[in-house]
Amino acid sequence: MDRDLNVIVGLGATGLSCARYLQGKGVPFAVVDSRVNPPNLAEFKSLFPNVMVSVGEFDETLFDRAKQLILSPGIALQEPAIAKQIAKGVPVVGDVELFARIAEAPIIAITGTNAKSTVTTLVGEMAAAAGKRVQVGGNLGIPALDLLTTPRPDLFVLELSSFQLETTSSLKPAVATILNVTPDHMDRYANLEAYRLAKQHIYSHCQVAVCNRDDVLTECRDPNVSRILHFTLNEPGENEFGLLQKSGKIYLAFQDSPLLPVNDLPILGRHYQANALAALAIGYGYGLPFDPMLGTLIDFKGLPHRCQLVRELDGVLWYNDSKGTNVGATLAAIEGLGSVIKGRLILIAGGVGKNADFSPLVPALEKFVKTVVLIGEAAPILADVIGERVEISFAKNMEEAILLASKAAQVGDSVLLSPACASFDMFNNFEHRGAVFTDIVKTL
Ligand code: UMA
Repeated sequence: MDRDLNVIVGLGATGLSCARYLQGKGVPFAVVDSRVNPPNLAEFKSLFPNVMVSVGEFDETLFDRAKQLILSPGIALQEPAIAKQIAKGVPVVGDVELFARIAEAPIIAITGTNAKSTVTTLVGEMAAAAGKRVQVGGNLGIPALDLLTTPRPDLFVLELSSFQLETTSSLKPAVATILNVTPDHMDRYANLEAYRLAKQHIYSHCQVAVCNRDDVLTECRDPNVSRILHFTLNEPGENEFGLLQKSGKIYLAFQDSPLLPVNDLPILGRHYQANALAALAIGYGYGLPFDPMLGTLIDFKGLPHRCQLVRELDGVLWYNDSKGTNVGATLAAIEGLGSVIKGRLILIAGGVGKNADFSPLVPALEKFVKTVVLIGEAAPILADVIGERVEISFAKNMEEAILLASKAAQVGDSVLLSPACASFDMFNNFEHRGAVFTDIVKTL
């Protein structure tokens, strides 16, 4: 049989963007999705009435007509039907690869287990404040191919996931960064090293690498990259952004020059300071001036569901970190907030555990957390791991969890929803979980 088709695998946001792109170029294509009712099926059929689409399982006869597979990030290269085509020599690419082949403006590429959406948004806002016409997207939400607008922008800022990086080889970022690497998606990777290697792709062919001095797994090991900048929560050295103490104040700093007192940042926590330093390093690596970058940091409101302050009530601060869907994210939130508040934290955690090892949370819980209120499927697993070391209570739903938390909190304490788990056992997604929390907290 002739291999005459581009086959798009997956009909989510990515698949739809690929279809629009191929249609625009007049390239024939077909679409497959293993889900019986993929999210964009109705929209797809009305937009592309004449395009072949097969759902429910991967259609191998269609795969055998593929001259190229365009794989969505939600599907693993190891998926048997995909692996079979790879073994037959069929090229497999992702949407970011198609984008990288034709994008005409410089690209800043950002990955990491956590904080990549915040840093991507910050860098986009910094570039806009510096007068650049900038398009921001990727894993953040707007698929990369949908950012290809006319007239072309001055700059693209892309958040990239390890999944997207696995199917990308033509990216030549002006600046590339891995913000941090902690275990996540261990259902897709054999081990942490495999996950780190997927992320390392981002540094291939980059002009400037920005690495986290406090996380050795982010280090750029590509000998062809000659310019490397670092950020750190410690004192910065040469070519480093970090924290500097001067006249009793702590500053964000570049080398030995203080830039901005951390007290001027609108968002509390060490983890946000790390995000601010990373964004500064990336912007500096690209050549943005300091003034608009620092102005952006002062004005930044944060992203919803990421350590977002919901309200203060009777001397207690309530934070929504529903985006804390893995251990690393929750650890960053506990350590970040715990180290700057006067009192202690009351943590609401639990949900779908994704087979995660929760034990790295325990030292931070002991140090900063007064009570953990557990919800969802993973509650007994978390309780086992925590043992007697921190006080625990169980709640059947968010309402009960909030009531228990408000009883435990005293003036100076903060309540933090940061579940370390996915939300699907009790909610539609992490946004829904965060919205339910926020709504109830506002009525207290
Ligand atoms: N799926 C199937 N069969 C298929 C196709 C998909 O079962 O044939 C499942 C996948 O296993 C997955 C879900 O459907 O659970 C969605 O996968 P998808 O590839 O269709 O996803 P898209 O809608 O295209 O969204 C993707 C990113 N999603 C994933 O990587 C899972 C979005 O990131 C991203 O915003 C979007 O492309 C635009 O670039 C989301 C995400 O969760 C926010 N990312 C992960 C993360 O941040 O940790 C990587």
